[in-house]
Amino acid sequence: MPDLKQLHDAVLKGDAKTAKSVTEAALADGVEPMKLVQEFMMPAMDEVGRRFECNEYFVPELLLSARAMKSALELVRPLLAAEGAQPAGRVVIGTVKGDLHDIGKNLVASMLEGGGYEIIDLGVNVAPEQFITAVKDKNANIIAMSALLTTTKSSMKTTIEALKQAGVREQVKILVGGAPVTQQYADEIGADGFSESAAGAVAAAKKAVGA
Ligand code: B1M
Repeated sequence: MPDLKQLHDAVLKGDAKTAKSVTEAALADGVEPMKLVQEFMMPAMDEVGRRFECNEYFVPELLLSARAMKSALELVRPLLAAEGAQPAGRVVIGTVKGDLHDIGKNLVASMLEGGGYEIIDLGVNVAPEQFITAVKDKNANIIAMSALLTTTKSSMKTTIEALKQAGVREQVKILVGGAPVTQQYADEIGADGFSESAAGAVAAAKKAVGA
């Protein structure tokens, strides 16, 4: 069994090679994929964020850590998805306009996939019109929006307004989440569900569609 602290440290230092190899070894030893994410990778990213706030880390370090986390998550994601059951709906997911953070969004997508939902991932910096087009073209019944910046969470409100204007608001349930998003904000903008974690997104989706 590898020392899992090495995974934490590799993400913190932006060492993608070690992050990947420790994850590979841990999974081969039967460690729960979600344990690796919640107990080692996410605390490391929180520490990266703390260092960034204190001017100990700058954008290049953020990018390196994000790359290390992504390389480990690539191994974990298919396993999270494989835990799923029957298709339960079709979800259009994206990080809202102006926002380039996608690690949390990707985790939410994996958990929903694992929960049996078909995922249409629009990526990052997704404009309201892109959500509208995807809902129409793919006949989705859920939209999941992620925002990591206090300055971009208002794009969620703009997107909901645009969906109303386009006449497709009632066709979908809307879920929102991401660090600056709260239940109160979700209620304020008229979203149908909120979750503060990737795991919670599955329960929020089920609740929103009444499953
Ligand atoms: Co950025 N960044 N960043 N960043 N970054 C934060 C978010 C920040 C909090 C750092 C800090 O100051 N402490 C801060 C935001 C401050 C604020 O607005 N309140 C910040 C800033 C300021 C910036 C820039 C402006 C920096 C700059 O350029 N000066 C810039 C903005 C770029 C842009 O988006 N336009 C920027 C850039 C970047 C990078 C590109 C370098 C990189 C992202 C790389 C990538 O994603 N591919 C990056 C990173 C890595 C971070 C931190 C360090 C880590 C984010 C992360 O991946 N966390 C972050 C600090 C932090 O979060 N501690 C920070 C791990 C991830 C698993 O958690 O995304 O929260 P999270 O997702 C969780 C939940 O939130 C939830 O589930 C996930 C798993 O449980 N969730 C949902 C997320 N989406 C959901 C959707 C749902 C439900 C749940 O829908 C139903």
